[in-house]
Amino acid sequence: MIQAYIGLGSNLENPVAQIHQAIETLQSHDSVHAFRVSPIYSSKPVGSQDQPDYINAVATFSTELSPIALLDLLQSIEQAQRRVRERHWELRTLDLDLLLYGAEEIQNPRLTVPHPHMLDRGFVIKPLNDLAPEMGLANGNTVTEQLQQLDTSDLVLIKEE
Ligand code: A4P
Ligand code: MG
Repeated sequence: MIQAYIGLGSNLENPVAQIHQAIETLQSHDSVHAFRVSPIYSSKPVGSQDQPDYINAVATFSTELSPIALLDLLQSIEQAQRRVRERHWELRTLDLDLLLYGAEEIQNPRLTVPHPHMLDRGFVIKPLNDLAPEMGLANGNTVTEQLQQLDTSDLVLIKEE
C-alpha cells in the first residue's frame, strides 16, 4: 500500500459541486482506503488571469494501485465529469493531479511525480498543510515550512470537510 496525495481543482460555474463529486467518486472506489480530504478553498487563477477563480482541495488515501493505474483512475473521473460539463455548462475543468505517490520519484511520458509545480503553489501547499503539516517534501522542507515561504493571501476557506 502506498500513500497518495491528489490535488483537486475546478473553475466551473459550480466548481464546489465538481470537487464534491470527484471526492465522492474517489472515496467510494474499491482501491481507495482511509480517504481524507482537506477543507475546500477558493483561489485566484495562477497563470492566465483571464479565467474564473478556482476551487481547490487536496485528498490523501492509501492504495494498492500502481502509479499509472491511479493516473488512469484520475483521468477517468475527469472524463466522466467532463461529459456532464459539456452538456450542461459548455466549460471544461476538473483537474486531478497526482501530487505524491509515497516517496517515489516517477518520470515517464504520462507522469511526473512529485508534481513539478506543487512546491510553488499555495493552492496545493495550504490544503496539504491541513492534512500533513509535518510531512517532508522533496526540497527538505516540511509542508508547514514550505507554506511559510508562499503568499496565500488569495486563498479563502470555503468549507470544512
Ligand atoms: N501528467 C504528468 N504528470 C502528472 C501528474 N503528476 N498528475 C500528464 C496528473 N497528470 C500528470 O494534464 C496533462 C497531462 O499531464 C496528462 O495527460 C498527464 O498524463 P491535463 O490535466 O489534461 O492538462 P492541464 O490541465 O493543461 O495540465 P496541468 O498540468 O494539470 O495544469 P496545471 O499546471 O495544473 O494548471 N490556479 C489555481 N488557483 N488553481 C488551480 O487549480 N490549475 C491550473 C492548471 C492553472 N491555474 C490554477 C489551477
Ligand atoms: Mg492535470
